[in-house]
Parts: sequence; C-alpha cells; structure tokens
Amino acid sequence: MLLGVIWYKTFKVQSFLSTTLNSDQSFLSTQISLVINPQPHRDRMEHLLGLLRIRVQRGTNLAVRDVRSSDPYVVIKMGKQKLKTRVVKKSVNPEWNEDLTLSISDSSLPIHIAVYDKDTFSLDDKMGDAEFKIGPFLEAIRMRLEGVANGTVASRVQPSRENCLAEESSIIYSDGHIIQNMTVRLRNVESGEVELQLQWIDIPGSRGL
Ligand SMILES: [Ca+2]
Repeated sequence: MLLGVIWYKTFKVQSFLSTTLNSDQSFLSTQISLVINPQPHRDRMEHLLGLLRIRVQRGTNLAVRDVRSSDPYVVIKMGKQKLKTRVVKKSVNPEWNEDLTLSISDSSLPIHIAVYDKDTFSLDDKMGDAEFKIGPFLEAIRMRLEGVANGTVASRVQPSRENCLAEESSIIYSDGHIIQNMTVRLRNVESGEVELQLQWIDIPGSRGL
C-alpha cells in the first residue's frame, strides 16, 4: 500500500516535470523563431494579393527530342517561385490536366513557362518556352461580376508579341468563378503549343486585389 503511494507520487512528479520541460522547450523555440524572423506570417499576408491557380491542360504538336517522341513536363516560374508538372512519357500531345498554384504578391511580374523532355542519362532537353502577364485577367477579376450567365465573356485578349498567345484568349464567368483560357505558342523551338486555364483564389486576411 505504502509502496503504491510512493510510486504514484513519483509518477505524478515525473509527469509534471516532463510537461513543464516540454512547454518550456516550445516556449523557447517560439522565442527563437520570433527573434530570427519577427512576424513572418503577418508580413507575408500583408503583401499577398491572392493565389493564382494555373491548370496546365495539354500540349499539342510538341517537339520531338528522343528518337520518335518526347517525355514532356512543364516548368512554371514567377519571381522566385518554381513549379513543375509530372512527366508524360512518349507523347508530343500530352494531357497533364494538372493544377499549379502561385502565390501572387507582385502582379506585374511575368509568368514564364517552359517545356522540357525528361531524359534518364543526360540533361533534360528544352522544348520551348513562353511568357505572359496576368494584368488583363486581374482587371476582369476586379469587375467582381456576379449573377451573370455561365459563359459570359468579361474580356478578350488579342495575341501580340508580348503575350505569346497563339489565338484570342477569353476571360469568362464560369460556375461562380472568372477563368481565362489561353493557348500559348512556344518560342525557341520548331513547334508546340500549351493550353492553360487561369483561376483566381482570394485569401481572407491578405491584402487582396
Ligand atoms: Ca526523353
């Protein structure tokens, strides 16, 4: 009985000590991270306009970089951000249908897209690149269209030297969202186009548009 009481008290003291130590440790690490990087989360949120989801749909008539075909994937860059799709093997007309999401703080930065052929024993080969800006898309978002019919066109963007568009791109209202469908023609390559779809995602607590 007495042994039981002593064991119980020792157990209580040990668990109390370990709880105190754990909370001290986490308190300490919180203090350290605040000294190194004060309010990192709040700073990022204050500069954030929102998120841009880029659906990389498909490539058509892409360049051949292996014997008869290629193993293409897409790399998207904006400022310091870099995102990649998966590799589709042995296809010059790949269907990626993959969503890549950029966080947007400076909407004037161009978005750069490049296609590569995945190789196992050598460096991946280039299959062209393109660049576009999201100014016209964000202007359409700022119109805050609501209660209009599905497919209503908010605006159209014409192909020009700057935007790499292969054809007219339309910004439309679809199921409560504004989306931009675009086909970019790849530069620095024999052939190839990539179809993309842009969608904006508002983030509560950010600077917003
Ligand atoms: Ca290859």
